[in-house]
Amino acid sequence: MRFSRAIVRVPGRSYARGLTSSTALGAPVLERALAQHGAYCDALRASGLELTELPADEQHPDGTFVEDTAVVAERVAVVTRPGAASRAGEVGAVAEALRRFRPALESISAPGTVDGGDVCQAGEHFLVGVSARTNEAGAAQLAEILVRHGHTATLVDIRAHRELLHLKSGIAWLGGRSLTVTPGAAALAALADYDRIEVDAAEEYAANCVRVNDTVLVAEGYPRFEARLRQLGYRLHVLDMSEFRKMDGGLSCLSIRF
Ligand code: CIR
Repeated sequence: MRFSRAIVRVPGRSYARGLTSSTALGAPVLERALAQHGAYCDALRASGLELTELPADEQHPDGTFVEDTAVVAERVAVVTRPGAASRAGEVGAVAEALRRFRPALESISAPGTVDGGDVCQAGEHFLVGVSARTNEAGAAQLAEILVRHGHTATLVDIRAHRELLHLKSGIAWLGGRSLTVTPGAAALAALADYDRIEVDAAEEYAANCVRVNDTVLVAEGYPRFEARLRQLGYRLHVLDMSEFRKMDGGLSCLSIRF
């Protein structure tokens, strides 16, 4: 799976007012978040991607987590209907930007909700998480759209896994049959057929990494995971994600890659 483009959106001044479950990490510092976002964009460019950079959206503090607003596959692009009410208005600007590249956009409709963070593409197959954000109706709609366009999809219920905001908080596809998994995600029956690279309990955040062409973007500060991927032969680009982690965001959330 080769990517040539990505859509990103820089965090705005309202960033610290976004949703988060984190209490221990403190409030994010915007200047640092901007620097980290800049380094993230540079990493995508270094992997060969051309970026569409949306302006900050002050009305939507979580707007920088663009991944949740669209699912883009080779033959179909779907605008989501985010599960958090405060994020509903994020989709418009992303849909407009996507339409330049994918004029025929599909969309999720009420009562369905889908956050892109729940959707893990593994080659032609999609794993679609049913979570506190993506409901069963939304997951079923998305699966129907993907199947209609020649993909396959499996629903993965993670509602019992309260530690996972989204499916991709706990897994990432690294190509072939390889998935990173947190200890909790490792137990999901839907993932049993994959070669699972299990992240240590102390390094769970690291599971949300992103394969971009020949490189895997990984979060800084997770030495055992990093050593394991290097040992498996992956080329890594390590990024400081501290200010996004404070808002429950990870590497995949910051871009829509296609
Ligand atoms: C939220 O709670 O919606 C944001 N603060 C974080 C979203 C992270 N997105 C993702 O994992 N795909």
